[in-house]
Amino acid sequence: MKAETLFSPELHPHRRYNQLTGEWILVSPHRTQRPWQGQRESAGNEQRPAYDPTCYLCPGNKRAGDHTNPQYKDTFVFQNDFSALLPDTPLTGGVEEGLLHAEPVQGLCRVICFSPRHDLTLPEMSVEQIGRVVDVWAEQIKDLGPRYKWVQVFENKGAVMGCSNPHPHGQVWASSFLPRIPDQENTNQQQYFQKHGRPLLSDYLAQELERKLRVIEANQHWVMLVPYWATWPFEFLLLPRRHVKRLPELTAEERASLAEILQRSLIRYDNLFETSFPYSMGWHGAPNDGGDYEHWQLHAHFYPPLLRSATVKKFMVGYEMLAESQRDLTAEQAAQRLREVPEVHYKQLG
Ligand code: H2U
Ligand code: ZN
Repeated sequence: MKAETLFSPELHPHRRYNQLTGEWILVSPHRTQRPWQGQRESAGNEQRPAYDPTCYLCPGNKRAGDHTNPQYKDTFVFQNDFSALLPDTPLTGGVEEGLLHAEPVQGLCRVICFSPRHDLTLPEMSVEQIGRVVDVWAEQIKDLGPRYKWVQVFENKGAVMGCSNPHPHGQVWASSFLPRIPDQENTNQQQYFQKHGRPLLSDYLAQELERKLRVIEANQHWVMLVPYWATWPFEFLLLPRRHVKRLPELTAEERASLAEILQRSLIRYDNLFETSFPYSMGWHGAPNDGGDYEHWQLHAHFYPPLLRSATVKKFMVGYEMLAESQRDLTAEQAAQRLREVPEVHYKQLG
């Protein structure tokens, strides 16, 4: 066979299989030179004040429903004044009318302020300050886990992601049901464990560490990588080296090194396009219904929308909405670019 007739994942269109969700993604590496004349987002590099009197998350300020924030010193958690889920929805009944099917659900939503400083973001905070955020994430899961099957801890960062306020904050949505994506991840991890007797993500990490092609940062307890099946251009998957099912199980040492790898990785994000890098991130730990979740490995996903600059984002439209996800830049190319950026935050370099 002639060499040029052989398939090359660096040159030719192919599909990659997402082991966690069981979905496929179309990869089109030959298309990376496509010209762009479409929408540009604003870079959002404006300097913010340390305290904003109009911000509903800053210490001492008023929020909806006549609430006043305390003069908090590190983190602050409060019940979302516009919660998407409510704790007292009646669970009896539902809708069963021919093809119309609905079930009532209960839940709870909270907001977590990461810092009293309006002008900071996670990568600009100290490792100790990020460590405090890690503790709060774990505390929230410990508190809500016994009452709710799924506790989704997440952060929506940047106006491009629909975040309404630049003050550093995240959210927690706890629900009586297992939502679609963790449900898919549960099924796939369970099937792998039944077949191989080992957690899927432990084996996946071992395979990634053999060649380190997609690894961005690694320390004693954690590895940050661009997953083989990444959908978003610069997507991250964060994995503990040890088999851990849920955030509250982490030791003090593991939390400290988690804060460290988060800081290093998020500085890389900011440095890639010299902008405060927008993303949605969130934790996926094992569900909390007393079931056996030996197959589940704790992990975090980071889904950033930017594609080629601070102002050009990847749109999940057309083919993505109607057929399946697609990307041009390969996961390996994305990983290489993220490894090449400076390790010091661009704002500190001046
Ligand atoms: P996002 O900007 O990441 O969506 O988060 C802001 C959250 O804060 C949002 O869910 C809540 C909104 O409901 N919020 C309050 O709880 N109280 C307020 O006074 C304003 C916004
Ligand atoms: Zn603020």
